[in-house]
Amino acid sequence: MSMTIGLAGKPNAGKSTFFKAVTLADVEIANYPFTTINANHGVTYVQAECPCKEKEKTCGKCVDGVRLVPIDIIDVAGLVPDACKGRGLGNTFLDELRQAQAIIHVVDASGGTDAEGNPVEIGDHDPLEDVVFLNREITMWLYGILERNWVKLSRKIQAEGLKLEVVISEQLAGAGINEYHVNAALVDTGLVRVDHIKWTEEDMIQLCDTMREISKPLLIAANKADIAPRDNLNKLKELDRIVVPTSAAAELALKSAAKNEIIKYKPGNGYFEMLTEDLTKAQKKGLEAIHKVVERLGTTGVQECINRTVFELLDLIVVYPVEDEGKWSDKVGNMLPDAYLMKKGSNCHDLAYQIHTEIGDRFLYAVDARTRLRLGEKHELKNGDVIKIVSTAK
Ligand SMILES: Nc1nc2c(ncn2[C@@H]2O[C@H](COP(=O)(O)OP(=O)(O)OP(=O)(O)O)[C@@H](O)[C@H]2O)c(=O)[nH]1
Ligand SMILES: [Mg+2]
Repeated sequence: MSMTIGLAGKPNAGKSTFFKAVTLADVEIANYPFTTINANHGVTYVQAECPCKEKEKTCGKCVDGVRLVPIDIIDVAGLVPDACKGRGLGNTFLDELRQAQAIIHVVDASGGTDAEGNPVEIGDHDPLEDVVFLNREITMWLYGILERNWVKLSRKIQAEGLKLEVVISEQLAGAGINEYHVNAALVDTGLVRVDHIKWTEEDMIQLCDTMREISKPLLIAANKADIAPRDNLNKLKELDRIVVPTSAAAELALKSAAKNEIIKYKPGNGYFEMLTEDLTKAQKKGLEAIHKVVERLGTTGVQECINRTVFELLDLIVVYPVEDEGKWSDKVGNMLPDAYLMKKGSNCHDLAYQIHTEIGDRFLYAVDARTRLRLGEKHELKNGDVIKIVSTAK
């Protein structure tokens, strides 16, 4: 399963800084709105516990028992109010987001930028407004697509006896919405019990809002936490979703220093180790400041955002397919060669299909490499499972 996280938010919130920190791609960062115009695509890593800890031999792919599993991430242009009607860079942003299964909303928690991303005094802007506005923009973008052909579509549903969820999901397929999302939203909103001919504009916006929640779960990175008033962070934390205070700038500085072998730093850790005393005054001062920030926040929060998006928001698990259930390796002795992200609830047969369609088609049974027990196709996988799939010969 290929997984994509989208970084979204108003201009100047720190999306590109976050992106650069987690991918180390060389992208433009600046203190003014619309620095990013074309979306940046990159690869980042979610951290999973590596099963090799249980063996005498280490796999050679993890760092101190932490396995890095690649996922895609996109950094899109900043979104301003009424983007869904074409303001700012408008719909290009939203069109990029459709590939994302989840969104990290990078909020400027410092309140130091206005709704359009222009610098203001720290604390002048209320970041809660940004949270409401981003959700609203995405909802209205969906509504815009649905409403465009609605009169024609709703007639067609009636005349041809088509299924409502099929027609709506076809219309919104480009936005990453499927029949399951539509159905769940119809039930949640109660609109399943109202004749679609009688739906009001409000009903449809409500439906789109619910489809957004279901199809694009969102985590909030309360960014610029290093300079944010405590009140702002507390207010954001009270929201009914996952909110992680972050300092993308601190994470980027730590990653860069680690790359230049000035420090040893493992993303997600609340500490780093100096590797050299040979520093310029500015470097020393910079690292001291970051040390204080990390000490206060616990960690920079950036890696936590990625991990929690994958494991909490999207409810994924990591499964390790192997061919040799004794050595936990592929045929040539490569230990734990792959780590797959799968939806919680996936079974052995799903894993076989993820490895290869043919292996799925010729599935016989699976073996739990830990217990050596045989598992049937319907057996549900657990996070961290090491599994061998046995299939019939071609
Ligand atoms: N203090 C502080 N500043 C930050 C942090 N993250 C980003 N910034 C600064 O915020 C400004 C904007 O950062 P960008 O990463 O370019 O923001 P963006 O959201 O990509 O902006 P657009 O591309 O214009 O939409 C830059 O001056 C960054 O250095 C942070 O965690 N703390
Ligand atoms: Mg940017």
